[in-house]
Amino acid sequence: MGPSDGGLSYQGWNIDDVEFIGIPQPNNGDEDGDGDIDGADMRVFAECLSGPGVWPEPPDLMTGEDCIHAFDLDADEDVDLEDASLLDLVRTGLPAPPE
Ligand SMILES: [Ca+2]
Ligand SMILES: [Ca+2]
Ligand SMILES: [Ca+2]
Repeated sequence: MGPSDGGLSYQGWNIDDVEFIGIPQPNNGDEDGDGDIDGADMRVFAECLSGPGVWPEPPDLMTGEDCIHAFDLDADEDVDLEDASLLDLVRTGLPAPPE
């Protein structure tokens, strides 16, 4: 508890020093944010797919950052087959089938 920034004093708590901290949503493969991972998201994923350690360069209006934000599920700054299998896990809720 401390003095109010407005120079007024009240008994009790001053709530003028509150900070809001944004926590980014984890990358979850739902590129269009409609709450599912369906064909629309998978089409974008295919455009973002780059390869291990390769920054995505999608051809359309998206940027590599957009791809990373939506599809880098293992957070190693690429969109590769590891992310694809994690996406499959998220999408189906079941382990990916053996290859
Ligand atoms: Ca979606
Ligand atoms: Ca990777
Ligand atoms: Ca990745």
